[in-house]
Amino acid sequence: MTAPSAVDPQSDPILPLTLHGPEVSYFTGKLEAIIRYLELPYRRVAGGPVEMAGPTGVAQVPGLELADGRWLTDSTPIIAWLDERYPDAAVIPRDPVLSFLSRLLEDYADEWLWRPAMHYRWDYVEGAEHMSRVLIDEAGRHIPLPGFVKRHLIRTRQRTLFTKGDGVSAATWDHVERIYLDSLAQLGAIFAKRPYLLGDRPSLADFGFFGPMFRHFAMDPPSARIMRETAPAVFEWVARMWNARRSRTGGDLLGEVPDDWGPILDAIGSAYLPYLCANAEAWKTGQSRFDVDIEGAPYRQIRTARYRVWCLEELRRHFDALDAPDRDRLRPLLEAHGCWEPLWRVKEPASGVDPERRVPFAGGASMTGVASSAAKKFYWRPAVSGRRGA
Ligand SMILES: N[C@@H](CCC(=O)N[C@@H](CS)C(=O)NCC(=O)O)C(=O)O
Repeated sequence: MTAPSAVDPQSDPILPLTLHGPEVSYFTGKLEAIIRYLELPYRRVAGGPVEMAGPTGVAQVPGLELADGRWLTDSTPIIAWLDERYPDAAVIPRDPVLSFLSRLLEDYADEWLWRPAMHYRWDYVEGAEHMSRVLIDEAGRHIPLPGFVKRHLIRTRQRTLFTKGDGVSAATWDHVERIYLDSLAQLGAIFAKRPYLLGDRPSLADFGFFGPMFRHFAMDPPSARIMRETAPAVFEWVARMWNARRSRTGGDLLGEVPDDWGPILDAIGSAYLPYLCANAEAWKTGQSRFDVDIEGAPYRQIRTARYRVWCLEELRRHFDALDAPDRDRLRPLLEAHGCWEPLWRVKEPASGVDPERRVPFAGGASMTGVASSAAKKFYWRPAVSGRRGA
């Protein structure tokens, strides 16, 4: 039997919600999907990262404004908070081992699929032309420059921060794309057997993968073509997720870790966690950039992200919070997929992010590693009004 909702959505003073973020944003799409699934009344308004720095403390989107005047930031702790507030939706699996592994998959999709998502969007002319127009139309109309200059500037900014400036080179290009292609194969194998990652309804791991798959891979021309042609079941799942509503998308979650999560866990063990370790070591030794070889691919001078040091700490915190029998169940699984050793490799990462555990109600750190103080140099503001077609 499911527990009753902690708060009745009919009379909840946080509703309706206002979701701030561009239509094409990875994490805004992720959060919007869960709000839709929970059937919470909301509206999305265009907003750029720099507008969020004031109310949330972090220059990132989405920002979530509650009807009682409070603001939240960071989709991961926001989802955990919503799950506590509306527990009968049980978005995070209640089995402790499945809950931990779902968080691990969410973290992987959030952080490790980011680079390929930015790559397909900004490193191909076709995608970059289209997306710079969409972004400038939505959030850059006020900038007093000709449209073609603004579009050029945003393409350069995105490549500088997120692709060429974050390790995408001729030497890593294929590896970066392989991450996407493998994800399509891994998800396709799952959706051949059931409609969502963990059963007959969406759960945390689905919302994690939905961020990159929906607003980037399924939408940007080069990656979308690959998805349509090689992984139609993933394409179909993207639409299924967008249309999922808890009142009509019934069904149960599996009680055991499915075998077909194995290849994703293997990738977490061989690529994502070693990257997190190298990032944490760089943070500890005060390097703003670092080199790391991942599965033989030489990533050079990639940005040290304090936020991702915190991601590693958060994974450890969730593991430590488990009861001993659950830790005993989980550890062999993590070992079998190469995830155990790198989870603990770095001694005391000490990110210093959120020591008082105030996130999502106060900003911790930005995932992109761009400080709020530098934001104004890089960021755009949303258009106040105006027609499309800057
Ligand atoms: N961990 C954050 C990440 C948010 C994030 O990085 N959002 C991107 C856009 S999808 C952003 O604001 N980037 C700022 C930039 O472009 O500099 C979350 O889950 O909400």
